[in-house]
Amino acid sequence: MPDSSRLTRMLEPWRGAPATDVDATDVDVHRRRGAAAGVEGVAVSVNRGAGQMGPLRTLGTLRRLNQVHGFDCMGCAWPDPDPEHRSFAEFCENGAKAVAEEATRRRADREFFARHPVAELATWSDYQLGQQGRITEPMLLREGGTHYEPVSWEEAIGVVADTLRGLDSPDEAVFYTSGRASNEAAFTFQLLARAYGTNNLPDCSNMCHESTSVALAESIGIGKGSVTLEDIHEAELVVIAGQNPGTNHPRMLSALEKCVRGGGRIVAVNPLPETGLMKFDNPQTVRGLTGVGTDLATEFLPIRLGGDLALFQALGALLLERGAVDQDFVDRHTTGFESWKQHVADLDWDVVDRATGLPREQIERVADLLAASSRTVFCWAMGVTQHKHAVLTIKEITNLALLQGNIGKPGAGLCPVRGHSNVQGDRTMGIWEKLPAHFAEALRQEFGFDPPAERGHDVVNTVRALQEGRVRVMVGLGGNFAAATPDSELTHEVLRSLDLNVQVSTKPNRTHVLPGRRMLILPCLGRTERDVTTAGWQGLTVEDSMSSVHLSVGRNEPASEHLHGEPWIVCRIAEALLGSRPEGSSIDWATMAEDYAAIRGHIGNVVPGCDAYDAKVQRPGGFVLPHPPRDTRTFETPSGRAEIAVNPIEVLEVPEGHLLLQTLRSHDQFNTTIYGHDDRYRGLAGGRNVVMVHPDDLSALGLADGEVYDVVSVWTDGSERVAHGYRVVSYPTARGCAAAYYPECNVLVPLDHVAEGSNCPASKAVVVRFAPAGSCERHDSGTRVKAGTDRSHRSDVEPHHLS
Ligand SMILES: Nc1nc2c(c(=O)[nH]1)N[C@H]1C(S)=C(S)[C@@H](COP(=O)(O)OP(=O)(O)OC[C@H]3O[C@@H](n4cnc5c(=O)[nH]c(N)nc54)[C@H](O)[C@@H]3O)O[C@H]1N2
Ligand SMILES: Nc1nc2c(c(=O)[nH]1)N[C@H]1C(S)=C(S)[C@@H](COP(=O)(O)OP(=O)(O)OC[C@H]3O[C@@H](n4cnc5c(=O)[nH]c(N)nc54)[C@H](O)[C@@H]3O)O[C@H]1N2
Ligand code: SF4
Ligand SMILES: [Mo]
Repeated sequence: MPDSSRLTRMLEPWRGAPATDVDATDVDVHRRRGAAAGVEGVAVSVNRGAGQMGPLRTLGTLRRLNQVHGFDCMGCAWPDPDPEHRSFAEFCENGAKAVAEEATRRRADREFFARHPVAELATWSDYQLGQQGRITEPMLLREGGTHYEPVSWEEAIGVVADTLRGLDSPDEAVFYTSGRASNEAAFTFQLLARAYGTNNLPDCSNMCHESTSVALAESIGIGKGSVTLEDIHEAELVVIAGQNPGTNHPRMLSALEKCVRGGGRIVAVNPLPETGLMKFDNPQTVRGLTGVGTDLATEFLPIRLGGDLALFQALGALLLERGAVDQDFVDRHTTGFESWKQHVADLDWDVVDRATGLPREQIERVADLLAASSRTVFCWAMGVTQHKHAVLTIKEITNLALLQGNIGKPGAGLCPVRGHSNVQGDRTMGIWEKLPAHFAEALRQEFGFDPPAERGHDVVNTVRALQEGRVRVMVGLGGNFAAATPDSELTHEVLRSLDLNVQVSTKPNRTHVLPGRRMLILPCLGRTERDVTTAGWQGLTVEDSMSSVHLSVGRNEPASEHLHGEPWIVCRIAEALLGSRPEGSSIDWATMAEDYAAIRGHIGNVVPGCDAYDAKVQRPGGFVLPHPPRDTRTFETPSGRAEIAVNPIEVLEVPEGHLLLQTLRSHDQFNTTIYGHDDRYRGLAGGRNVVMVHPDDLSALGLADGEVYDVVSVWTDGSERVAHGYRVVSYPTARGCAAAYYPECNVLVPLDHVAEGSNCPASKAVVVRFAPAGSCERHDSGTRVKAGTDRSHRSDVEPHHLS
């Protein structure tokens, strides 16, 4: 337990003036933490809350977080326990930070925008921008203007409708969604896009779990995970690959603790020894508060980046060897087993060794654990999905689950852990650049118009279309397109070509300061806030990572009297743009704008599994959407069976003198919103310009711990991209691998470097080298793209196939 003076220091109100910035030389390296959460975590929650909201508002707001009649946490998509099992404080440190960021008392009001020209704001860091607080009224940057100016809602909506109406084709517009948007906002947003005439509905999911959605839809007939919270509690074994739950899904640790206390085991697969995988000091228990805590992973596999496909295939082969296959399940419910068996019979252990960097004995030990377990849950996140061969890797994880019949029984299943709090719900509501035939037909029946059939642009293709001048207007429902997307220099440049960029946002971000000809910010209410329309107090609904759908109602006084809820904004734009169009249709936008229950009525009629939607979400805890494999072991694939797939292993060979770099989250950010500069568990504080490198690689490459370098990514076409001024830190990551923070390092990720089959940027495996600081030419945006030169590494970075 920390001594009282340390605790007092930690609780000292956070008075940080928001707009200071830091560089690589400010980075401090501290002790890495041995356990996640504990007293320190509670202190940080209170401290950040009080710093942004003041003490009273902090207490009042956090009390309602994740409670039955309260609001849903806008942090991650981890589920809440059943209503009867919820505790008084049903949230984590990072949930408290997310709330503090939204419920902050700081304001980016019209005076703020009058003081700072957009050109100046463009030089600020993401941290500085986000810390200015909430935007209070619609702000327009007119053509040729230097500053944002306040405009009325009427004028703002008129600008959007007139501009969209003036396009040659609806496909010249894209409608981007970030995963925080509620089901009501998402449903009306896709309806707006499709009634207008386009399927250009890129979303953050395209950069996140898209590989999961593609792989699972093909393997088990539905692109979602198959477990409930109880399954985690009851599992004998939980395998966690490519995920850092202590930071990104902190309450998952409570579920893992329950599993371990009940005799379950955890296997963690990660190039970094993430604190939250090792030990948990649960702040809700005396054990946790006194630092006794619970040990989590029994086996920690420090895998090489991108090695998971080889690992899971090897584990499958070893299960076969051990006779640990549930043959009855395989015969009854799957197809493809014999081909897979033949494929793995030829497994080359040398390839497994090179791909994973793991000792064979350790893989054998994990195979023993798997063989002995009759109930295994497989969890994964970005460390698996953001790789070139992510779709195949997820299919291989699924193979492993199918081999032992670990789908559709208690304590077992597939658990892709989603990111944004409602990213899964947004897809359920139809946010997708591909419009499924059944969904199109349901829209036609319900609203009487013919939705467009052609596939729209996902995120990567949106950037391409912008580059080719095929997109003129972007409408963003939340998110931060400019910062979240790969290849920052290119993306930033092409965003400048837009006629109009419209962003529905809560706080200033990078996208707002990279305007096209005109830029419009439409500020909206957040989840903590009361949404009162002419029809009364409105609630919203969301779906968590385990397909549970429930109501969220905000109660705080809105940040400004000029704010509206996202559904209102979307419906008012649609009304102004479409009126009673498309011909013959019947979309009552005005009613939906004021009464979100009317939207839920339509959701009930259109979205599969959502019949009687409005009634079901009113129940305490809501309801769980159907999942055929979980519920009845039914697999809605073309064969009617779960597909055991044959996946050739790829080894990404890195040329001499280079490392594989992953871009990941610190403990002090939510995606592109930077909360602060304390990556506490990893012991890195004071700045974000750091690259973690294994000490042996430092020596091998002749790099000095603590020195500052330019990081240069090399791509197959010979182009290079540079992130300037990064301090290297000796860190226990897997050999040959490095790690640095997203979104700053998005400059290094080439737009074409994507997962095959899902088009998800492969943000976790970028080939880089280090150059002396300052030796690389600097462009305005801080990077350089040099195409067509330095082709020497070209053939080396091509993946090696083993079929
Ligand atoms: N506090 C907080 N919570 C968040 C977010 C946030 O930014 N802050 N973001 C939300 C969102 S949108 C998402 S998608 C999730 C993201 O949650 P995570 O997926 O946990 O996020 P990342 O930080 O990208 O971490 C990826 C992890 O995978 C590991 N990894 C990287 N490559 C590999 C690999 O090849 N193999 C294996 N086995 N492991 C690998 C990394 O070392 C790291 O531990 O979190 C959500 N929750
Ligand atoms: N290199 C690299 N790139 C990545 C990743 C990576 O790991 N590495 N991860 C990818 C992943 S997993 C994801 S999900 C994407 C995230 O991509 P996005 O979802 O686009 O980004 P966020 O940072 O979550 O969006 C933050 C913005 O949302 C707005 N906002 C916050 N709350 C609300 C609200 O209630 N309503 C509205 N309308 N707006 C709100 C604020 O203005 C804030 O600036 O990034 C991806 N990019
Ligand atoms: S685990 Fe995720 S959803 Fe739960 S309180 Fe923490 S950030 Fe919020
Ligand atoms: Mo995400």
